[in-house]
Amino acid sequence: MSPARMTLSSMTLTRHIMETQKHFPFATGEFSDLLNHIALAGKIINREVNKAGLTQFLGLTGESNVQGEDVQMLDDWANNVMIRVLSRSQRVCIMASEEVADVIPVPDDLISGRYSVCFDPLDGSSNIDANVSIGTIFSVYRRDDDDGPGTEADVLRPGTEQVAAGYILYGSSSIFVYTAGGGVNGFTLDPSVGEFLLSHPDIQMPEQGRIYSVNEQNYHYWYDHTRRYVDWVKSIDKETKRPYSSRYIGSLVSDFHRNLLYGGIFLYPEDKKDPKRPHGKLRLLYEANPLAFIAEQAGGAASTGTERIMEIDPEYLHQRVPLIIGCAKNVADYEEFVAGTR
Ligand code: AHM
Ligand code: MG
Repeated sequence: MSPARMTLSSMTLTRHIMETQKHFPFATGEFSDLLNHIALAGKIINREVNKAGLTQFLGLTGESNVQGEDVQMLDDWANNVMIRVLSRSQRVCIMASEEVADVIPVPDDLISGRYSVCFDPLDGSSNIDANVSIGTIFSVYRRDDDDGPGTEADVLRPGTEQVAAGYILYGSSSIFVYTAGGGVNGFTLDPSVGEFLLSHPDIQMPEQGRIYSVNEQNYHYWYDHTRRYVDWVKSIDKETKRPYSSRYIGSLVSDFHRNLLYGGIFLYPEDKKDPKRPHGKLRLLYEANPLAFIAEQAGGAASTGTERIMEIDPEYLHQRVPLIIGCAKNVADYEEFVAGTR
């Protein structure tokens, strides 16, 4: 029986990862073990996110991260959990985090592995204090050889080389969504047994959705093609007699997850707001690539407007890219506005 057909209670994430791995040519058990470590970090972060209001864990640390953004206490803590768990997994040679300026090596006294992992430990963290859903996003690459310590080159790779990607969304219930290149599956955390259980097998995005998610406060800073596209989705459609619905949480992982399940498009395009960040806000390695891999595996697409996200050759760790992601037809529509054919 295919893993996707099993009932909710009998298929744990751990077992699903093991079953799925059987189909990989390079299966050694190390890859499953790595994903299980990521799930463990997710459970630890979930526990703390759930009681953040009780433990005085809310608020800012008073410091800014490499992106110049305020660091939330929980952000910082989640970052350390990811580093600690992955460093001790014996499966990782190098890490890169949205919260850390340089790559993060595995300490010399710990055993290193053949995978490199990029992560955003707590995406959407500016919403923490308001109990809005936030999440951990991750992207996994595999080295061809396992000689020597990992280097920056092991993470500066195009998204097409990812071997797995996913996120853990800490919400009204917490869910682990991942792909290892054979479709997308979602596992809801059952807190009573502490296991992620298969709840969303083989997630497929519809060809086209009717939700658009974008921060419209940026309208005046957008390029003309983005304005025209957003004006268009807000106009009355001849067939449905309705405009698209607008939904914007301001937490990428939550906005993406909703659109993954219901269909739609998320946009954080380039704009003229801040000359220091002409390519929008979101980061290629920690946000765009992993979600692009999931979107494509679910039948959707991810683009800058002119280029497939996963084909971008990263130049530096904290590179930002315009991100247009969602159902294939919606993303193609936007690209036509950029190309000027509409
Ligand atoms: P973060 O990784 O520091 O949390 O920043 C990324 C977040 C995304 O989750 C979200 O889509 C975006 O920033 C919202 O930005 P804005 O407030 O400009 O709409
Ligand atoms: Mg983020």
